[in-house]
Amino acid sequence: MATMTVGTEIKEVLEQLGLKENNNGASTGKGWFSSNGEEIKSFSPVDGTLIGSVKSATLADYETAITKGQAAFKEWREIPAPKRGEIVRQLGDKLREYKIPLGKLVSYEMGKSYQEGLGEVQEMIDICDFAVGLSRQLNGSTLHSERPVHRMYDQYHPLGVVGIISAFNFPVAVWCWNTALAWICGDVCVWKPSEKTPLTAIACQNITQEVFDANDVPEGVSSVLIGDAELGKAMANDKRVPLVSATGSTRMGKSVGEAVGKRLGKSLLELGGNNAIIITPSADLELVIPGVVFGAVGTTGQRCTSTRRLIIHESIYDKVKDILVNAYGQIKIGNPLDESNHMGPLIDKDSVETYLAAIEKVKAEGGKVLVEGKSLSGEGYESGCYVSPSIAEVENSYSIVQDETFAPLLYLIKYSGDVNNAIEIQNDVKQGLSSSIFTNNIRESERFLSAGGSDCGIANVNIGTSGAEIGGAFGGEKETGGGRESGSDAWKVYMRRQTNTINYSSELPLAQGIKFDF
Ligand code: UN1
Repeated sequence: MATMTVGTEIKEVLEQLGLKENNNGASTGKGWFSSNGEEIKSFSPVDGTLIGSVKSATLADYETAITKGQAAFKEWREIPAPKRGEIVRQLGDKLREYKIPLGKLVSYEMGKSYQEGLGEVQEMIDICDFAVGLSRQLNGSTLHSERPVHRMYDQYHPLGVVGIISAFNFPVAVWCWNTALAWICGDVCVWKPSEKTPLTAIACQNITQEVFDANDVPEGVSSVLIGDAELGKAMANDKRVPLVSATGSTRMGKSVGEAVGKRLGKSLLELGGNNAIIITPSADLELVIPGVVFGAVGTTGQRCTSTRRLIIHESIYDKVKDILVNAYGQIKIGNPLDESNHMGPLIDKDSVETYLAAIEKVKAEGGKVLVEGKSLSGEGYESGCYVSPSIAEVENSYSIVQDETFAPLLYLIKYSGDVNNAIEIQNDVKQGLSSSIFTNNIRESERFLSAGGSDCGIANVNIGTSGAEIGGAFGGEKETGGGRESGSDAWKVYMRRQTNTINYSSELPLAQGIKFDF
């Protein structure tokens, strides 16, 4: 694949996605609201180019989106779920058509590799397919009543306006995990994407709008508001938003969860991870090494599922360390649209600073940096967002190790004795998103998956911590927030449950045999 040449190919990509080059945000498109707010500029971390700018949404725009959403909900909820599913099916098809330009824009605006950009769009397509099938399976249970000639069942109804707050690192897929499910469930969605990736968000809205227009879907079923944290706060505090689904830092999630909790709303939180891979004596190192390298440097360490910690048995510690240090020497860093590179830039210069500061903290706490990450400059690195990855030997208890650093900083931790010691280290952090064990010993893998094993929402055997499929429920425990998105029965959070008891007798018996003569 050739490197994307800015000025030619990117112009075409923007045009195909309904975005004009630069200042494309001067006007407001259908479904995205931005009137007089400040201009948000989107610079590519790939080469520093100003890709475009968007006027941010104001609180007045927020009001418009919510009001339109509430009105649209009244119509949308009346449409049979399989019919809504048919519209989501068409969205999946439309995403197939736009896979290449959208994948490129994701890569160019966010900085992840082109393959991962395409992968993200594929995740959107997959969740649309999943949601289509689900639209005929939003089932409750039929239950037996204790009263004669009575029937009981439970059913699910839509909630209303779902607020979605998403992060820069998965600028399109996480939105689609939420919307595809919310829409088939009968909800309407108001989205506040990351200010760092506004153009991919508008592209998603434009693609959706094409499908919605063709199906006469009322305005307000899908809205996007580009802007700062004020919009997220408004959602969190707004009783008209029964569910807020938020992906991002634990700090952000705590404030959203607190505000939503105060009004007894529902929140779905998918927050920080501190994901570890346990490498046992029987681990197949042929699998371990690519698994670790992809997990740690893929997406430049900016997935919530990125591998942060390796917990390695002492008997193979030096061997694994040497192979990894050597492997890190081979990593090619550069333009993520050039497929020969393994690692692209970080999202912005602030992230570079945070990363370099974390390396210093590792040293200050007594860690030994084996491969020291640096900020890269010179040809191809003009954006100032490129770094090289790091490996450090640490203790799990260091405060820097306890925190999530959203960058390619991999910690090596030694364990001795049996797998329980490794599991104890793995669980000894605040977060609980993803975890893996590499072992060929069934006792170890089963122990890892047992109640006394990994305390994370995701626990894998012989695969890495990142790259989950959409079919499983996605999310984690502890400070990761407890929410579950995408597959399995995650759809239930987008609906309200109702228990129905129907009496078709000519008597009025009371439950629990209570007598009440009247
Ligand atoms: C995220 O980083 O917020 O499992 C989501 C994965 C991807 C999703 C990551 N499917 O790595």
